[in-house]
Amino acid sequence: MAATQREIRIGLVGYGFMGRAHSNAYRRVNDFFDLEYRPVLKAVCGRNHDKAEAFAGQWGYESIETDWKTLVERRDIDAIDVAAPNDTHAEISIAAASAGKTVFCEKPLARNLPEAERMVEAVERSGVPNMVWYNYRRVPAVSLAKQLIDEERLGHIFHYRAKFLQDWTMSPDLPQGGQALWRLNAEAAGSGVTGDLLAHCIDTAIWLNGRIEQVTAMAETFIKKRRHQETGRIEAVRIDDASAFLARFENGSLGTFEATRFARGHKALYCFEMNGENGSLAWNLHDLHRLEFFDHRDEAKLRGWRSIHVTDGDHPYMGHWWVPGLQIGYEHTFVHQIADFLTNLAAGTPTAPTFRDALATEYVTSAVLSSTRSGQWEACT
Ligand code: SOE
Repeated sequence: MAATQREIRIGLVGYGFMGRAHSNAYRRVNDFFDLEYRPVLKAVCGRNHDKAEAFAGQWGYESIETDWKTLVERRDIDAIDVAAPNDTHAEISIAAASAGKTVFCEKPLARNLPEAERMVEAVERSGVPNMVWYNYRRVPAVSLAKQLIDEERLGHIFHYRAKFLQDWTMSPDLPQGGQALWRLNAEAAGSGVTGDLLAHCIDTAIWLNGRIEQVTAMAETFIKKRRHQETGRIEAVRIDDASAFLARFENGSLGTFEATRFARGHKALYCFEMNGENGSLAWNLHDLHRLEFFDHRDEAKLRGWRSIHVTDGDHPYMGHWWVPGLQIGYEHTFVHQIADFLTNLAAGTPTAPTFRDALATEYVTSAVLSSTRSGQWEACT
């Protein structure tokens, strides 16, 4: 335990699924990581007073706000965490940065490229620490994949393939809009699976395999009209239910990406695989503690895919948890991200993905959406 701990006082905006994931991370991080900084849960902000109060009681926030502008102005808050729907990300992050606060933003950074560019400009102009919650980088098995790639164990890379499959919007009776279903509403979400799911695949891909130069894409909205929860009217659906693209990476490798909410039977099957001249690796979220690795340089008669159970003390992050062999899960990825942030904050260094890092993903999602309209290859610039 660090001798005297410094506080970072958190103001969280949003009390949904991600508000819970982030709050859990703030509460647990100092129990498992020896850090100079300690998050203090100062205030949670949401439009509904009763819900904000219930959330504050559940997660241990000292106070509540119902107007994010008041939260951003509070002098007893150091960091604003934007865990509300995508249509709030730009306005709140820009105001928070202008007020000199550290800014954390849930993915995707923004609904569209112009918003994302303005957000990057705001945090860089203010010089405030900033970070986007692309949590899957910090699954220990995914971090191990990054180590193996950096050690050049795969050699020259030829292929990257990723998919993120779900099935929760298949019913035509499911409405769009409102608190739980804003992801189906283009005004709130920006796009459908492109911004929600492909963005995860793209963030990991760029991290592991470098810049994506160009893409050609297709998308479909299978259910064209849904009742809007707020207006009560049947309205056109303007988000993509499924989206897939081919990509060319700067390193010369080829990528294939697919995301859908119409893959019956799959709840959150995020998988990726990479193939290089000397080896391959593969990972999937339903078996998140395993990394599959094939090393062509192994002795021929023993050569084969090995399934690494990423639970040993010398695996990324695992030395902070239990004993070798015991697994951790989804919520720990957020704990790891804030632990890295607090470590880097003490050292005065940024934590990836910063807003600028996440802008690279926005260039790709934007090019994907453009290509679905143009039918052409689009540059990710
Ligand atoms: C959508 O169902 C969702 O919750 C995404 O919004 C998250 O980013 C992803 O991690 C899991 O699926």
